[in-house]
Formats: sequence, structure tokens, C-alpha cells
Amino acid sequence: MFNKLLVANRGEIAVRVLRACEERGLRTVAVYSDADRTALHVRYADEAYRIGPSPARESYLNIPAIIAAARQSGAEAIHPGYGFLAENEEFAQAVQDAKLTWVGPPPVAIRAMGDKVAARRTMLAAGVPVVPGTERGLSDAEALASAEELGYPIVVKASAGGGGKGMRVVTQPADLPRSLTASRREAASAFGDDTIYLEKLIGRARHVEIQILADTHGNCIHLGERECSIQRRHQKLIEEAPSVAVTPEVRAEMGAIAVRAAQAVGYVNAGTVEFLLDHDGRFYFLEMNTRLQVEHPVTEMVTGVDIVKEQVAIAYGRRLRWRQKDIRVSGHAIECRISAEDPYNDFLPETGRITNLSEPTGPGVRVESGIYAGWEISLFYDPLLAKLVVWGETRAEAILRMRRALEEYRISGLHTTIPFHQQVMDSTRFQGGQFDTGFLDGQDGFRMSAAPNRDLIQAAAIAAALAQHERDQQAVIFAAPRDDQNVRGSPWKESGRPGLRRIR
Ligand code: MV4
Repeated sequence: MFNKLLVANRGEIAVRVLRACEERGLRTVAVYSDADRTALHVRYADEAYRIGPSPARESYLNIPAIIAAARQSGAEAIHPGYGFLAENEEFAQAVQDAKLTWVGPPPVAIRAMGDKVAARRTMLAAGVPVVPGTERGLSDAEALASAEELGYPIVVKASAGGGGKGMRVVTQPADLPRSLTASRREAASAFGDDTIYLEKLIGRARHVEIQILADTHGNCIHLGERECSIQRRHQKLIEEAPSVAVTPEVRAEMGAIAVRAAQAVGYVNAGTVEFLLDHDGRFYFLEMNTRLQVEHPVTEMVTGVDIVKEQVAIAYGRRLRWRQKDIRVSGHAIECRISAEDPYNDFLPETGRITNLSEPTGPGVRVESGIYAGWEISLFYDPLLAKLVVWGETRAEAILRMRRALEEYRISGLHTTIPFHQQVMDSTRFQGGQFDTGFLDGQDGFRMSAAPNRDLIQAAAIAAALAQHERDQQAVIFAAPRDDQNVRGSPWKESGRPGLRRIR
């Protein structure tokens, strides 16, 4: 089948996939742009190939260059990670046409779910509950009529979109024409397709998604849900598993429906079915993501299933190693996305060199990182630096552990989202599980406390460095005692004792 795999991605997810391959005994190939010549994923792989200049369009989205790198390296399979070309059916097809194994879903399944209007129809026919809305693309006049039928507030969505791109909430008829124009323009420029459809707004709902795995032998299982309501401008910041709002009954029902959704499009490999869960416990299909997701580790932590290794096994033609009854959700996992953005300055992206790095470790802590001390962050790609994931027996233990791990995390050289995560972990609303998709973007939602005085922090850092320097000077005495010092016993036991005589 295949012995060598190329990862068509960068950053933490490229490293994550390379690690899974390493454990399966596969040879690994990385690809990189000019900006990533010395990136962590390049260091990690057995071999690495340049695929183009820094802009993603010319490198990580350059299909011929990636296929050529596979050819040149002798790689027999390609894993796309997430983002970039992961949900591009033409890429999946190009990989297969080049007689390489695609570690992902069949191109037809990518297409079936990529067209959101068609996906809604398919789901409806399969008996999957979808948000009330329109079953086809609409002209502006049709949209006005459909909106009256559905009743306001409604949401205008782009059929080629997903992830909230081109989405507009409309609360009254007078605002609809402007929203239609804006949504179409955004969709046309982002996807080259201005087809729009309407949905009824499901207000103050939770964003809950189900991880599924399907093999090539007709087996499909789900690995429970992830709670992803803590988002900012449709970017998830914190995810957890399980969701405090999902009972065992809802989990079983939502899971079975997610499996049905996957089977309706002939799905194979790992995928995620997104739902909105309202305050009354009703849930609605939103869309299916036909790729590995950023937040997959929280599911891995509570089920013990290595999703990436399983993706490779599925692509290899293996049968799933579990039946649904073998899957048990145990304990609680939380993920914080650590990115190069300043949470005190409207999450403005940061650039610069990582001058110092100290990652948390210890019981129940997992760091999925794409950085190292000395690495330089550019504006070419997504600002995600690393994911901090913790597991605890209970949600309370996981939160306390996340606080501890965030405290241990030291990233110098640029601002990161660590302070944001610390404040969320300390918020009573998060601790009480009382949040929905309005937690950050809503009017009465969570707010960052005032920014600390950076001059004071800098002064404290200099003072701490001086104090440490003093201690280091003292330790030198014991590391290399002179004969006339007459130090008895182990010098190490003495280090740090006050009132020591200085030699230098
Ligand atoms: C919705 C919705 C409410 N009602 N659709 C956003 C991302 C994409 N996957 C779908 N999204 C939503 N679709 C209907 N009919 C709420 C969301 C939504 C959301 C909306 C505002 C602010 C944050 C949000 C987070 C997740 C989902």
C-alpha cells in the first residue's frame, strides 16, 4: 500500500500528522514555503521539499508543486491536515489521479458537503434535522418572500461558504436587501459563487459537533461531541469534550444522526458533523467538515482513540478497530488555542521572533506546538502557534489543570492569547458551564479585564532577571569549589543557603 507519506501542511498540525506517521513506522516527507525553510515541521520530517514562495497561494495551495514533491520524494500517500487544501475536492482528485493514496474522504463526499444548499437537501432526505430554511439558492425577490414565510430573525448564508463566511443575521425586512448584497459580494470574492440561502436564526444556541470515523468496509462510528461555543468572529478559541449541555441520551441520539449524515454521502475517513443545540435540548444540523479538525485532541483525550493514526489506517484499507459499544467517554478535556494575537488589542496579529519558550508538562497536559525558541512568526499564515490540551477526571479538575498549565507556559518575544485563556478559566460563567455562542461576541458576554501596565511588567522582568543573576553567581561557588573553601558534603545540598561567602 504505502510506506512513505507526504504532509501537505505546516505548523502544529503538520507536526501532529508526522508524529502519527512516525509511530506507524512510515517514512515522512514535509513540504515548505520560503518563509518555512527552518520551520518545526521541516525539522521533524525525514525529508523536506520546497514548494514555492511564502504566500500560501504559491506554496501550500499550489497543487502541481505538492504533487511534484510527492513524485520526487517517492511518497505514496498525502495527508492534507486542516485548512489549505484539506477540503478541496480537486486536490483530492489530483492526488488520486497521480496514483497516490489520499488520506481523507472521497472527493464526491467533499463536494456533497461543500455545497451547503445541496447538503441541506441531502440531510433532509436522510432524516437528519436541519435548521428550518430554504432548500435551494435564491434570487433577492425569492429571499424576501422566503424570509416572510420563515419569520424574522433569519440568517443569510453563502452556499459555497461554511464556518460563518458570508453569513449575515437579519432581524427585520428593511435590512434584508442590504444583507443580501453584502453576503453575495463576500461570497463571490471568497468562493467565486454568490449563491445564497436562508435559515431561521437559532439564537443563543451552543455549537456542538460530533466526531465520526468511517472505514472503507462500511463501518462508521462516532466518538462523542465537542463543545465549541467559545468563538470570536467564527474563530474557535476554546473547545472541550464532553459538553456540559449534552446528556448521555442526547449524545447517543446526536451521534447516531451524525453517523447517518456521514453514511448519506458515502463518507470515509475522519469527519465532523456540526450542530446547533438550543436551550430546549433540540439540535439542528449546520454543516459537515470533511477534514481533521483543529480541536480533534479533546476527543482523543476522552476516548483514547488516536484519530490521526486511525485516518492513516483507514486510508491503508484497515477496518475500524472499535464498534460503537467499545467507545466510552472518560473524564474531561479542554483545549486552548494559543495564537500570536494580542488579546488586549482586539486580537491584533503579532509578528516577531520567539526569544524564549518554556512549555507546560506534567500529568494530564498535552502541547501540540509548531514553534521553538528562535522561530520567527510572519503574517503569511494563520496565527495559531500551539494548542494546549489538558485532561482531568472531572471538568473542575481539567479547569484547574488548565490554569496551572497556562501559568507554566512562557512565550517571549511576542504577545499571545495566553492572558485571554487565563481570564476565561477564571470566569465564573465558564466555570459554571453557562455559555453559548454569544459568550464573546454578545453584548452581555465575557469581557477581558483592563490591560496590565506593560512598563511595570517590564520593570518586574528586569528585576527578576537581576535577582536570578545574583543567585546564579552564588551557585558558581559550589559548582566548582576551590580547595581552600573546605566545603564538606555535597555542594548541591548547600546551594541556595543564605549568607554564603562569595568567591568572585
Ligand atoms: C447559525 C447560527 C444560528 N442560527 N445558523 C457560524 C459558523 C457556521 N458553522 C454556522 N454558524 C452559525 N450558524 C443559524 N440558523 C449560529 C452560528 C454560530 C454563531 C453565530 C454567531 C456568533 C457565534 C457563533 C458561533 C457558532 C455558530
